This record gives sequence, structure tokens and C-alpha cells, in this order.
Amino acid sequence: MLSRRAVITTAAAASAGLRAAGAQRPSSEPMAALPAPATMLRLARRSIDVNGKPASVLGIRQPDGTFGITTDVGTPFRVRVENGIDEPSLIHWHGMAPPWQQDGVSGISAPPIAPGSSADYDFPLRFGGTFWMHSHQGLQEQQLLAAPLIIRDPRDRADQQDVVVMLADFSFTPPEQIFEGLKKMQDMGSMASKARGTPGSGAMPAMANMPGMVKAGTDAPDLNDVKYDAFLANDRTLADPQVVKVEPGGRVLMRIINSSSMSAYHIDLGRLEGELVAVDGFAVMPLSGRSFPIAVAQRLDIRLKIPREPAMHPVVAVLEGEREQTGIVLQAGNGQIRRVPGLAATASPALTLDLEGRLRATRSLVARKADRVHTLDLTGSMSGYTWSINNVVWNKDVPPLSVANGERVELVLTNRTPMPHPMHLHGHQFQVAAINDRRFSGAVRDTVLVPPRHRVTVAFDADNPGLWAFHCHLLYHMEAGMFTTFRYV
Ligand SMILES: [Cu+2]
Repeated sequence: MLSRRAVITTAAAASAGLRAAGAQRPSSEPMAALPAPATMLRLARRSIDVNGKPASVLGIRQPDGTFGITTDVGTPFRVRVENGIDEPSLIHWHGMAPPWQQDGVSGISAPPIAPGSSADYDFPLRFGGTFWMHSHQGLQEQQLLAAPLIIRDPRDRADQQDVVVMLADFSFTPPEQIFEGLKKMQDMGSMASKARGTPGSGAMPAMANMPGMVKAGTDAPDLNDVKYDAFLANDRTLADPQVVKVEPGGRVLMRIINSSSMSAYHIDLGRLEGELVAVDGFAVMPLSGRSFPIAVAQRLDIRLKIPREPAMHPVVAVLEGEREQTGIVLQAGNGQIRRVPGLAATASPALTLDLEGRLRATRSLVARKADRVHTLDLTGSMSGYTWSINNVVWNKDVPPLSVANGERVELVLTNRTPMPHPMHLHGHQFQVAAINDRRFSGAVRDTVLVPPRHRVTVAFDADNPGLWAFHCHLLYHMEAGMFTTFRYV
């Protein structure tokens, strides 16, 4: 039975929200409960300081200034998004499983929100963890139109301090110009060798690293298409990092969100040893370490035990394949703050699947044979910066891939390009089921890295009918066509 909750929203989203809230409300929740007021999220232009220079960027904030949302599992996600920027926009709840019309993908789930207008969302939060929200309209994500979405659940300990770190890549060059530069790069291929943009020159595409430019006989992947001006952790660089006070001897849960448009990192905990307890919000068998890889759009929950002595503990993210790094500083007691360099001592390696292959979900999918298998080659060409799936460059006429409600679906993702692609499925979690030919019960997550010349198989249960996006989460790869959709039939 539907409740009489006031859901004041646009047509499709409204009926979907009501249906979800009514059908899936936990039975313990009294039907007469008053609706919680909607949380207001306002999209707005704002100014940040990047290494001493002012930068105009976008942001998602509540009226009290809070970036994004922290809420609790079991409560409804009842949110109004107000578009206070001067262009249409739409926000995607990355990793959530809302009714499809509320998924926030412009042109797929709903039309964008016009400037000065708003849209309402209302769906149940059935699982918790570290998630995030970001614009799924054009290239707005590159302008930092993203924020944390933290859902507390019984895994959270009262004696543990949450520290959220959002990583981002930043350029003073407008994203449209970056994209144009990437598309033109084809003509300059012959000049490619070692030419790189110099810091401060804006986002010169890194020509040495263009797709298709791998030298014969090398296995080195192509990394970092775009040369950025800065890498940010919670909007700041290491020249002026965020300093978070922590309790000597206390426990900290680092919730690390890679909101970068194009950049992957190695999280370096320095002298601290951490315990990785969740990826993309979902629990894994804990793994100890001092360094953990994070691809674009992924999240890592890392537990730290802070030593008893007063000290500073930098937590940095080193750009894959490079020395550039960003991060924050944990200050235990009156530990003295020293400057953390913006460059690591040595260049980091490319991300691999070594960690992915060791991750095990604490709650696996029920063992079951796949009812449907989609074989999806990740393809692309140097020519004009075109990226595709099964050699199909996305456009509105591309027919959706089919799945049916109740099926176990497997996606076999083979990377035929020299660049890594972090692949993201909307509206569902999947479990990593195989790397190349080795099957195992890996992590449950929503974004998986497929390195060059690798094959990753993921499995999911088709339990959320609708039309869903599936794409590479590198912003310019997605924009260039490495995108498709699934439709329930
Ligand atoms: Cu890609």
C-alpha cells in the first residue's frame, strides 16, 4: 500500500519514489511516521584557492555549507537538488540503487535540471558505506561538481573517527578546451615522443601518453591523457593541506573517494599501517598494508590505529605513473606539522589488479550459473580520440543491452586498448568473478579497473528494473563514446 507521504516532484521521479518508499519500507517503520524533511542540496559556483591562485569551480552544498550528505542506512534518501548554476545539470548518486528515473544521468534517467529549477528524490537506503555524488551532465564533473555521500551503518564504531578525503584532479583550462585538445592530438601524433605540458601551462594533453602510442615490444600502459595543474584532497593541495586533529592512540576510518575525472592514485599511509575494510562501500575481508591503489570513481575505507605518541601522519595519494601527490595531514596530539612535498621521492607504478585479485567480499553473491553473459570489448582509436564498447561509439541510437529481472548476469570486459578503463555499472553492485582466466569470489563493488590487455568478469543480479548506464569513468573517455546502456526486457 502506498503511503500518503508528500512527494512533491516531477512526474516520473515522483511515481518511482513513491513506489519505492511504499513497497520497500522496513516493516518496523510505523506507517504513520511523519515524512522527514528533504535535505536541500544546492549546486553553485564557488571559488577555491589552488596553489595561491583563485579558481572558479562548482560545488554541491547544503544551506549550512556542508558538502554532500552524511546519513544513515534504513532512512529514506529524501533530497531536493536546486540548480544554482547558469547551465542545466543533473546529479548522479554514485553506487546507489534508486529507481532508475532517480539515477541522475542526463538524457538516460531524466532530463537535466534547468538553471533556477529543482528536482526531488526519495528512495530507501538499504545499504550503507562510502559513496559519492557527481554531475552526470557534460563535463561538469571536471569543475568539481561532486561531493561525498556517506551512509552510516552498523559497521561504524562509536570509538572511531571518520575522516573523509575526496581526491580530484584540477586544471585552470576549461574542460571543453581540454576535450578539444585531446581530439586534436591525433594530428600531432608525430610530435608525440616526450612532449608534455609544463606545470602552469594549463591542461596540455600528454602526447607521449596518447592511446595507440604504445611502443612495440613494451608492456607499459598509457596513463594520464591530461596534464593537470594540481591534484586536490578536499579541495586543497599539499602546499596548504587540510590538517585533521586525531586522538593519539585512537581509531580512524579513512573514507577515501576518488572523484577525479581522469586520475588514479596509490594511497600512501607513510609509517601507518592500515586495514582495508571496504571498497566502493562494500565490506571486504580486511587486508593490511601501507599502500593501496584507487582507480577513478572508486572508494577505499581504511581503518587506522593512531600511535600514542604525538605526531603528524600525512596520508597522501600519489598519481599513478608519476611523482605528483596530494593528501591531508592527520595531527595526533600536538604533533609538529611539517611541510609535505608535492612530489613523491620516486614515480609510482601503473595500477595493477594485484590487490583486486586478493580482495574477497565478506558477503558474496549466492553461487549460481549466469543466465546471461554480455561480452564487452573496451575499444578505441587514437584517431580523433574515439572510445567505444565493442567498437560502437555511444550515441542515442545505440540499442540498449538486454537483461531480465531475476537473472544472474555476467559481463566479460576485455580491454583491447593500451589505456586502463575503470568501468562503472549504474543501479547495481557487481562482484568481481574473474581476472583473465582465474575465477574467484572477489570484491562486491560498483567500479572495476580493467587494465590494458586484461579481461575482468563481473557478475550481478538483475534486481532493479529500468534503463541503466554502463561506462568508463574516465570523463573524457565517457564523453568520447565509451558508454552504453542496459535495459530490462
Ligand atoms: Cu576509459
